[in-house]
Amino acid sequence: MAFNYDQYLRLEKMPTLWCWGCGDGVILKAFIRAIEKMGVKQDDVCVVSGIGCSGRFSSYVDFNTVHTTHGRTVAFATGIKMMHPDKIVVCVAGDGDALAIGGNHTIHGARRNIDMTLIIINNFIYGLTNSQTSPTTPQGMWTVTQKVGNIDPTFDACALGIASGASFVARETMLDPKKLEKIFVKAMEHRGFSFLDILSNCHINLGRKNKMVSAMDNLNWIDSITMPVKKYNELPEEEKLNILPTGILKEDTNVREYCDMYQDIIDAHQGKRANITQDDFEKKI
Ligand SMILES: Cc1ncc(C[n+]2csc(CCOP(=O)(O)OP(=O)(O)O)c2C)c(N)n1
Repeated sequence: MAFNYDQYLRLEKMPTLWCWGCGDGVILKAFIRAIEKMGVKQDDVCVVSGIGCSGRFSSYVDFNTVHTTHGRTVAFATGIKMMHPDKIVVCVAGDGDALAIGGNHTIHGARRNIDMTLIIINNFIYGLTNSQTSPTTPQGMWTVTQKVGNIDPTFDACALGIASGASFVARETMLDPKKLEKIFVKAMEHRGFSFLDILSNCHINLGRKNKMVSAMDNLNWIDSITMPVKKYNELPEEEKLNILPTGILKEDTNVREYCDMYQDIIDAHQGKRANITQDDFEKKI
């Protein structure tokens, strides 16, 4: 029998505001299937999203949800997680939301290794506001703010996640919904900051303005710039330049999680343990 999504959707909000063929819907459905697979109660999940096409995500799903201000998903989610460490907290943010205006919050959420999953829906452009350059827009592409071609060097989102200290970092694309479902389960089950760079199409505000005439052309382009990490690692260095590896890029289960460390502070204040010192940590600086 076909999977029934209705239980997880706010049907009164349908149809979505997303353009026909937008990858956001594929990602949303994979996320719902991941939750179903994990067998968790809807009330035990909180989805926090910012502003943007991707920001609509939290309006459409029937969990605890917060549709917050542009770039502030990780900040709001941090407060929620610290008050409710037993809940599964998921942020959904666009590449602009998570890496431009919200870049600082993303970096520090990852650095703290607080237990949440950040799903960056990376469509390489500011979608909602009609095609401004984002930190992941490839150089040379047309954007409404750089009509003769983008000159800004492009962020590798996962490299940022790894460098910032996220303990789980992965990239997948909306081309493979089954893989998406699996990576969502892995990320949500990982205890710590899970950083997901999920590549998606915006054939309206990126594709058709960059010689990708149809949605299919935009999907083919995503396919052409990605490769499973195992195969990617075998490439000569010069060929890696324009390819983004997919799959799990970092998984470290030995880093302490922020809410657990915060419990140490509570315990110290309540006299249940001594104060925290550098000796509590393996790495001193
Ligand atoms: C503080 C603030 N600055 C700017 C905006 C305008 N704005 C709304 S969405 C958006 C960018 C959306 O791009 P992205 O985060 O990549 O999400 P997408 O729409 O592509 O999913 C901007 C600049 C805003 N709402 N708030």
